[in-house]
Amino acid sequence: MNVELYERIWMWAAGGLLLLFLGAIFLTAGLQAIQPPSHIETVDPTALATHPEFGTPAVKTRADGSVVVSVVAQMFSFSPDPIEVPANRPVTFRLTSADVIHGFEVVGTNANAMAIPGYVSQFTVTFNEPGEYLIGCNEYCGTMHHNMVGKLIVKKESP
Ligand SMILES: [Cu+2]
Repeated sequence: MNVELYERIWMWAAGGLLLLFLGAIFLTAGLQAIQPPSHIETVDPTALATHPEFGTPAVKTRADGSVVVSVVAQMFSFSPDPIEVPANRPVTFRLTSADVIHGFEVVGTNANAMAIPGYVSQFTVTFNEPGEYLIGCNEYCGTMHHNMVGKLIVKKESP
């Protein structure tokens, strides 16, 4: 079988790109442990009410001064609401959902994650600007999705 030279070049180039991209995925997954941010810690979405952490979602301060916020998203609100955190301190959000997939976006910041039933999504962010922020659900979750908002209050710390 005779394959034209140009065709052969394109075939090898396409094959090479495939190997390059696949190689990059396996390399970063293996060496740098890069993986999807959730799907690691699981939680029973039907038993959230009695869960030690998500049964009473709240803002907690650790001994080292960092802050952990446990959030349960549920049609069509976030709990706790409002969420009050200090400025200039790392805040770790731990999100889960009691029903369907919700979004959790602190508008105007890069804090943005999905709340997925059965899983805990976790990220850490430091807010430098005190003030009130809007939290919006950015995954369509039902008829009242457009009303699913919360409030984040970043408080200036007294010295
Ligand atoms: Cu929604």
